[in-house]
Amino acid sequence: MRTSPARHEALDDFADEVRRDLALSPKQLQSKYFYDALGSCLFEAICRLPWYGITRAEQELLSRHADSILARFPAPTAVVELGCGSGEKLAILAEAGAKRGTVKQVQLIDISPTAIEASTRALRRFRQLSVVGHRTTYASGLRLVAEHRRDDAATLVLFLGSNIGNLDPPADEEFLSSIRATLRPRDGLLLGTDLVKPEPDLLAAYDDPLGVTAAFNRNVLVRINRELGGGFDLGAFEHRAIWNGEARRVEMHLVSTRDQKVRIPGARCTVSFRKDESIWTESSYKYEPHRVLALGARAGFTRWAQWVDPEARFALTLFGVEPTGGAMAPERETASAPPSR
Ligand code: AVJ
Repeated sequence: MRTSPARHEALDDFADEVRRDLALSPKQLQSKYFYDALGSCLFEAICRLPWYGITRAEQELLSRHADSILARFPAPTAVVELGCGSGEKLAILAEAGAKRGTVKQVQLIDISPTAIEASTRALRRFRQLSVVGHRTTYASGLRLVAEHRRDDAATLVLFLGSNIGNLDPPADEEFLSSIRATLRPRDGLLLGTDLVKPEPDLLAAYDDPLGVTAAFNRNVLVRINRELGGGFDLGAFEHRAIWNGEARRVEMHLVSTRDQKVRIPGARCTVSFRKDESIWTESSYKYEPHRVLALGARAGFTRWAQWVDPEARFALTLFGVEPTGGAMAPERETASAPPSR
């Protein structure tokens, strides 16, 4: 298995980005840093919380529609998952792919080694499947996918779990465009997106009564303390989730409970906090089904199918690359207009 970039380079990036982002106003930390070994386990626990419906809703939609999804793709098909997590969802597709005999290769892209290990394990029972893991970011993962692609195989990219929700516009559209640019006619993209729902439901999903999400959020400070020698007092930062309706996103914050200074020697900085000042650690954008379709269209995809779980308010959208229309100019349509194709 590949493990790139090298560990010390990754640590340098972490230090540089912590220093840069804690100097911003408002202070921030990037959500990709949640996923060290403990953070990945806490995220897996979140997926099992009764208040966090994304994972269950998506797995159900996948089980129900795996066959019609895979029917769109010829043999052999290579499946690429961006942010593979535990690999459970991939296993649902691999199961259907094994029955059809079409899925031959899987590429896993995740910044968490824990996630790649778990996914590799979840796929072990599919003997005929070649599994390659790339421990890296989405952007460099996409480059590796382009390099590793077999000429005779179609590619199905999975971007599930509402992982796209961590990308602020216009980065969301730019990222879909970069996926589109690595694909060829008859390839596809399966996109999972959480939908706008009543505020109490959203807040319970991101501030659960068991405190697992709070632990997940605070763990980024634990990571800074361990990897960068930081001096964060965990008791002096509170977890907060807020729904920003105008921007259609849930934000997670770590709020300082007092005036304090925190030294982070590994990032060569000391950070001052006022009481009630927050570190903005994550945005999780929520969508409407038609906005997902419009987003995909603007990135150059053709809509093939969309399935919505009306109760959990979650959508799975299958986009395709059409042989001729694929490379057209971006469509100009308003966010609320129905897709034109
Ligand atoms: C993995 C980014 C989709 O935003 O819902 C879970 C991460 N954050 N609880 C999300 C998360 C708080 C999750 N994503």
